[in-house]
Amino acid sequence: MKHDEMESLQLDRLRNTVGAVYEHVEFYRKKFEESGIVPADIKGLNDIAKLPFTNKQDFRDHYPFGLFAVPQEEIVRIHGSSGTSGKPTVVGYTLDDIKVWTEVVARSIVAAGGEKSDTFHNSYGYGLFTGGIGLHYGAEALGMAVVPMSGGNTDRQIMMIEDLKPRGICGTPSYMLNIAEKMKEAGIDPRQSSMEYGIFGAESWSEEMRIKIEQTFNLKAVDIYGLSEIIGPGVSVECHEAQDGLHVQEDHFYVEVINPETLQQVAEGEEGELVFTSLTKRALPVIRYRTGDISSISREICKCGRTTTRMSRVKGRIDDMMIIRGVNVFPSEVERVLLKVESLVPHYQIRLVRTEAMDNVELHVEVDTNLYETIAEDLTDTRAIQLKIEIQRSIKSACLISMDVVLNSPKTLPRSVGKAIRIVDLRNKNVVGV
Ligand code: DLL
Repeated sequence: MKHDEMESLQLDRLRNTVGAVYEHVEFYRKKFEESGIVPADIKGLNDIAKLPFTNKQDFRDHYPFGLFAVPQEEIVRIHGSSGTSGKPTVVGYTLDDIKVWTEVVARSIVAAGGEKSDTFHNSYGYGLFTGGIGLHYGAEALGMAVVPMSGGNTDRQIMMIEDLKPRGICGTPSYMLNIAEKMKEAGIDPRQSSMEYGIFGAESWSEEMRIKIEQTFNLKAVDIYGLSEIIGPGVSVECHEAQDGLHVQEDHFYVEVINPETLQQVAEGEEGELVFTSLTKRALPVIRYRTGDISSISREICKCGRTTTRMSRVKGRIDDMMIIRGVNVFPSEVERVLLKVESLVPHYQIRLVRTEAMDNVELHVEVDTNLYETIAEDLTDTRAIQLKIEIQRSIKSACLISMDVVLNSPKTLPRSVGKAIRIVDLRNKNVVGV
């Protein structure tokens, strides 16, 4: 669709959405009134900037159903955020919402190179998390044979991959690396597997991680993005043709990028916080939701021919940004350095610790078995020390901060089965004797 046609569709839909929340959701009506706004003030797409923002706390404050815009009998599905502590964020869908979600996921799978005749292995968790069931519906609507594996039970996943020979797979990138490792342990060469493309997301991952996964499995890896508050997976996706930014499904989600401090929109191409407004959702329309995710957008037409706005790969969440002695660092930037170092496996963890009232960052990495055997399992060997110094230097030059690199022996760092935990904050814990 041409840009101007898309914009006129978006404006129609935005006005409908704004009207619906004003009429049916007390929370929005109050917020609009506080800002002195009525739905009729939305005359052009730019007027979106007049509307107040929504954030995760608003969902928590109105837990579980306070932001719903339709009566309970119209709700056909509930999902939740993947947070592990406290109450989840609860989201709901009408049948129409499920249709929209199914469609955006189906489009995403096609953009990734999927076809109706494929067998499709789904390693995203099934349950409250939107990944498993979200991808499932989209794949099924395309007519694929979906294998609903969910996350975990890796040996069994590998057996099914070997036996059913899927052409496509989806899951978190960190879990894919876990599968690769287990395959190798079982004497299976991941490069010989049947998989030709993979749809990975739900956590931030670097371009280096993409290269690693593509080389390890000999497949094409595309990035899929989404969040439960907006719909789930399928808000945006890369195309396999260009793998150059994620196409936002703008007929359903309006995207903005703002400066998280001034809350003003930033210029095209400039980095900031992604903000989405749903344009067609009925159960839970969301106005200007602050995602906490850092990215930028481009309206240039993609090589693949799709005309939609593209967002850059998400660099990380604002909450995951470490500010160390005044320098901002995202785990994905650390990852980019680590994945280029030989003799390391692609699993790592950043631990924030406090020593004598000073905050320090420990970067835990794991050496591969080759090196480990060469140094006779002695991590104080000069070759190991050399490696540690090399990593420390690369981090310093790429991220401008110093981290205490800690080498770990093979198979000791935690492996992910869903979203990887990259940062562990131990600063306020009494870690006596650890
Ligand atoms: O993670 C939905 C999803 C499922 C997306 C499967 C892709 C694939 P939530 O659990 O609500 O929903 O978490 C949303 O995950 O705000 C981002 O911080 C992060 N995230 C999701 N996709 C990506 C991605 C699902 N491709 C939160 N790159 C979002 C970076 C991502 N971060």
